[in-house]
Amino acid sequence: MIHKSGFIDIIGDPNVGKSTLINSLVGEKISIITDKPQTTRKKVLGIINKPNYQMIFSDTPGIIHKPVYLMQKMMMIDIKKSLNSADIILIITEIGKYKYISKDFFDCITNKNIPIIVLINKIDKIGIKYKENVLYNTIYYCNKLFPDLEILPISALKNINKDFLMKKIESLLPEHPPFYPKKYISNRPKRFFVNEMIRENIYILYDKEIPYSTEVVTDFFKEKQNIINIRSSIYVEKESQKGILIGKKGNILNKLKLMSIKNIEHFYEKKIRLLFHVKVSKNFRYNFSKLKHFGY
Ligand SMILES: Nc1nc2c(ncn2[C@@H]2O[C@H](COP(=O)(O)OP(=O)(O)OP(=O)(O)O)[C@@H](O)[C@H]2O)c(=O)[nH]1
Ligand SMILES: [Mg+2]
Repeated sequence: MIHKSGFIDIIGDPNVGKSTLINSLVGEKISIITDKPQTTRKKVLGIINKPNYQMIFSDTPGIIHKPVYLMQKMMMIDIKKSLNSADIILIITEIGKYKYISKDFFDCITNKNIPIIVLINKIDKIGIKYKENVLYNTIYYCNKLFPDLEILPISALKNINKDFLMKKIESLLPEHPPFYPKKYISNRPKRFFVNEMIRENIYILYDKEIPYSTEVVTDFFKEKQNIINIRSSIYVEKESQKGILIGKKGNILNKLKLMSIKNIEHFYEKKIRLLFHVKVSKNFRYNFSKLKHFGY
């Protein structure tokens, strides 16, 4: 039997639905999703295993045209590195969007001789937010930008054209033995998903700069038969942000804890005991060694 395997990178602007797509394709909540841009900060793999193939998808941070702080620059370097080892690239944008990723990234991909598909996401919005002609206009726009590439409208949320896309990817996958053991669905350790689930709730609960100035590190994760004990540090950039994060009498932090426990319990199907430490890591987004420590 022929076995196929390869790396498929999902790239695109912030908030277009990259993480929603990887979760829909893999059928697991590999990546966190919020309605705020720049939710995903670190590349995460989502792996689909079938007897005759292994598809390794990468969800990447949204492309930032002009990175402001070091963390954003490091995120962009990471995407470029990832593209170097991709076998297939899915460029994703959304219906009604008439601007796209920087030329820099565009050049960086088209230099290579690998298959690229352009996906126009969120087409379930037709008839609700947009008229059908908006889709035609978006296709027209993408076609001008990427004249040689195949364009496929999808809805990651409603699984529109999912099977078609999967078949297409399967046909493009190179022949190769599996890169990962066939039981793996991701490359990240359990602590990573805890950090991400807490971060997702921070994006939901807090406004303005708080989500963007926060990092979560799980320092302790011990799994017993039916309970997992977890201790996570939440880092903010300034002393004043600590107060906002905690809230009056700790009420917001407590809400964050309850929401996170619920998500982690659902994810690991075990009871969770969770402890938070809120700490200040001064201007970590601008500091190389601090960012390295946070896994960038
Ligand atoms: N209507 C609709 N909404 C979608 C679809 N896909 C994603 N969304 C919504 O778009 C928002 C952003 O989705 P994400 O999957 O987090 O987008 P992303 O590209 O990973 O965002 P970053 O990680 O911030 O770059 C969320 O509110 C999703 O629910 C879709 O097919 N239809
Ligand atoms: Mg994302």
